[in-house]
Amino acid sequence: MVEQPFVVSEIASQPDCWRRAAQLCTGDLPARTERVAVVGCGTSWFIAQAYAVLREAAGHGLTDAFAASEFPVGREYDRIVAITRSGTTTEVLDLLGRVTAPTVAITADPTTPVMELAGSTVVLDFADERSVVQTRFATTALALLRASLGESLDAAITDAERALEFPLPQEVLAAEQFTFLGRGWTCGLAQEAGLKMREAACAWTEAYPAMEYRHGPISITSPGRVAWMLGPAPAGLADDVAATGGIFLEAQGDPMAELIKVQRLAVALAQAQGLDPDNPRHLTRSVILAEDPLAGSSSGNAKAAS
Ligand code: F1P
Repeated sequence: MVEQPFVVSEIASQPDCWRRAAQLCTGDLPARTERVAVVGCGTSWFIAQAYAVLREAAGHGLTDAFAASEFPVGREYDRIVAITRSGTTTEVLDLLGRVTAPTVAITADPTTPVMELAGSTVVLDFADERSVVQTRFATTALALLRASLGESLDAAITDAERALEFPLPQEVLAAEQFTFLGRGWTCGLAQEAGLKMREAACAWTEAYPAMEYRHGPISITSPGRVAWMLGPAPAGLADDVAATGGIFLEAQGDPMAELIKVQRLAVALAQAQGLDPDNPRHLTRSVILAEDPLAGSSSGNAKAAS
């Protein structure tokens, strides 16, 4: 029997992970009205972006998202939320060590330095992953955060189960380029979809807010290329893509479930090329820099697997 990469079972376990996340006690997460910054790197940054939009839209208060390396030190927040699966990412740890606001970290590994550096932690160890490529930790963290805003995840979980069975269209499996689009919180998901395809399948992907697509990125779309809306499409977008001859896809159901289809596509494309989707080239489980990341030197950034 051919062994499947870890990411296959990790993708498949997302409905169960979201169910567990929805039941967790989230007392350490931001309270209503707090001014909040959410930080992370890579996938975790894109999840931060999605949560920031959702929290503000739910009326819970100002919420900004930053790549941990670009946090505007000096700007005042009531709480900083750090998302890091590994608990070892240098830029995140460095930031937690420098800020004075109360901090809470969402992590998968309770044995890592983030446990000491963050004021409090939420541990999603059941969603940790053996694959370098993040799938279930990212969506489970977002499920937790959505639940903390009072959202029911029942429909999302049902949609996720469907997404796991969805037959990926042949024309999409054969496409040469993918542009992912979002609006509001799904802009972060579109970025994550693009990153997943780059990491696992070395695919040519781009990602934009949907209304920005007509402002240039549409020029890339053509027959055999995909424009994929992670949420409901703005009026006229499907027609505009059709006019290019490109393939248009629009989320059916919950956008987090739509992301599952992209995760599955990334694995399928990786395997079709003989790539190992668990171990993308040049990528480790976390980025651990040997030098002070703020020292200004871009050379000699030693990366190590944690
Ligand atoms: C963040 C991250 C991942 C990326 C790769 C390297 O890790 O940038 O998004 O896919 O695995 O690390 P973390 O801080 O969430 O552990």
